[in-house]
Amino acid sequence: MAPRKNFPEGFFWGVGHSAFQVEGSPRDSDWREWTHTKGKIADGTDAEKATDFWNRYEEDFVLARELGANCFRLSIAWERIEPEAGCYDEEALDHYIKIVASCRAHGLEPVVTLHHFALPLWLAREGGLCAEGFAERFGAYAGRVVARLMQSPTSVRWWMTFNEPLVMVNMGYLIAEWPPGLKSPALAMKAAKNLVRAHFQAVEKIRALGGDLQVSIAQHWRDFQPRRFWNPLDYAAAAYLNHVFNRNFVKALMTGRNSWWMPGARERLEILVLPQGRPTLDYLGINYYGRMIAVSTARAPFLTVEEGPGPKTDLGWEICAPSLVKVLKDASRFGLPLLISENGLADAADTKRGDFLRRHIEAASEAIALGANVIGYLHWSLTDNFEWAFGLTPRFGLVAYNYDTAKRRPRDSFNVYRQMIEDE
Ligand code: IFM
Repeated sequence: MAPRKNFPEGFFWGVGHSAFQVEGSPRDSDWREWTHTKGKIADGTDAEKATDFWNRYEEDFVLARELGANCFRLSIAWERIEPEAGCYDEEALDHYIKIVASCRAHGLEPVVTLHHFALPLWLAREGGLCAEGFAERFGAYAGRVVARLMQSPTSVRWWMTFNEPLVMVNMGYLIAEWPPGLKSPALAMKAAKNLVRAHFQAVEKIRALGGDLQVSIAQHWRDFQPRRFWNPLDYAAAAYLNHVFNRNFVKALMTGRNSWWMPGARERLEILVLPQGRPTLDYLGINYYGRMIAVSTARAPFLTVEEGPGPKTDLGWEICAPSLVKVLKDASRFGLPLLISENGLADAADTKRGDFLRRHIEAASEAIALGANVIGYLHWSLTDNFEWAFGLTPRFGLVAYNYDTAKRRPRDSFNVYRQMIEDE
């Protein structure tokens, strides 16, 4: 391993979370409806209370500051801002202004995601990601929010349009474990294409506002490796997944070439005009959770993925820090600054998180030594939160959250991360 200390001046050390997972008191969204549909959430819980971040944000910013963090990633709940089509809730916007101002007041640079999985229910009813006009609606919402949050004293500079767009497509339109719960390659490809269009609409609106704003997405990026090194079909499966899951979305945002293909479905190439003649990403957020082993199969869809053989998190996901070096090197080929916008694990006993942090931060350092322009590391997550179809059971927090007493308690790994930040 390369020695640490490669981290440049001004490196972002931080944590992240998303609105639906922590805020509590959710408004009507596809995810709220999903959590209240019997059998959809593994442990039968919901996000009605979550960690009550909506009211207790200050407590979390104090904790993040104690950690030594200088950056905090959070998201805006679209369903709060636009509870009905075209009707904006100014009070909700004002509340986010307060949250972001408090974040800044605690010395934390806010990184704000405009959409992190949940959709307003009215939009889900119109067809969600596949709705006619989805892109324009998202563009209008994004322009509105960014215009407001640019105002002093909030002045958010770092934005993300979408979190993990292809995870949403995969889970919602192929695996059917998330809303809208479909298994349709044709709709999956349509949704992916629409998400690219929506990002373009948003960037156009955001760039028209002027100012030195930095816009990106948070891309879930896996290291796909062939299972049988002697099998060319496993190689092809890994290469295809690397193309379609990791690179194609980012490539479309960089070039405007928006085309999607998977066995059984195709969305024709369209060429989108780059707003202000520039690629639509100013930096790239990388959410890294591990590698996946790709295996070719004889029957459609002709490939499958499985976990590698290494140690596992509470959710059975393999822990694999060396692949982070590879992912960062690979993502560097787009020539953008890279922000590790998520990296973490479910570990209720907190026996693995400290070592996980050390190894992944060392991997980031090694990637920097090899030339990757990494500008920050944001651990997922500060507190335990609602983990989508798994519910409240998985514990991703550096800080344990007691859902009965609403108490936050830093775990030992909180101190490991704090020490690592202090040592840099
Ligand atoms: O909790 C999620 C987050 O919302 C998106 N990225 C992965 C995390 C862990 O599964």
